[in-house]
Amino acid sequence: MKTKGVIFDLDGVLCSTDEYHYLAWKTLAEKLGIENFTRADNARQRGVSRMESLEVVLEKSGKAYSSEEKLRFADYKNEIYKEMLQNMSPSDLSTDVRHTLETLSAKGIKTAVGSSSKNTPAILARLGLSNFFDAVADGNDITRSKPDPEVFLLAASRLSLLPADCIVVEDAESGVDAGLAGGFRVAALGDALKCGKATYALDTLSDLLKIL
Ligand code: B16
Ligand code: MG
Repeated sequence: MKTKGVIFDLDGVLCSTDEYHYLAWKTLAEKLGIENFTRADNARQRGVSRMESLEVVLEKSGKAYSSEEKLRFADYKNEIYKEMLQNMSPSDLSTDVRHTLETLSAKGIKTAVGSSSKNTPAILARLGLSNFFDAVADGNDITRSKPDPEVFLLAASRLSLLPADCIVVEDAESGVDAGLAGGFRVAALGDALKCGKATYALDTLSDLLKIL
């Protein structure tokens, strides 16, 4: 099947902001007296929205919080996270990611970002990628986060391509589910390999170039 477009998840695929998300949630958890927030909990936050990610933290609190308190907690986490983003620069784009993006572009394959993050525009700017992609769909555009396919379907439509013509690249089980539900082929990296559901398994992003 000919691939005309590739839709990349952002956090955990194009850059390592997934680690910043983990550290910022861990800081909030400790502030709330939750000492046993783990990386396994964090894996369930990958790809899901900020407020849904907060619920994963609060599962371990044993306390009931109001909607106002929850919004404050999510804001607190996001402020810590945005502070961490200040340290990012184009040098945070790995050689492997840069090579993959440039090769796809040279082959005339369209590229897009499909991310649940509302911080997507700021992160792409930090990486020097604001004008690189043919389309961006992110947490600011959607009402249902992964595993719902909304963000990937929007990215494909902004590329003027059908899902069957595109590969989605994901590091999260929720994102693999979203891609498959939308009718895309899905290439999995990192944590997403564990679920065993993806169409393709990648060791590194540039392995994608072998399956086009
Ligand atoms: P924000 P992705 C997702 O990005 C992250 O994986 C997930 O952990 C996060 O909760 C979500 O973005 C929302 O992020 O708080 O920045 O709006 O993996 O879909 O690129
Ligand atoms: Mg991700």
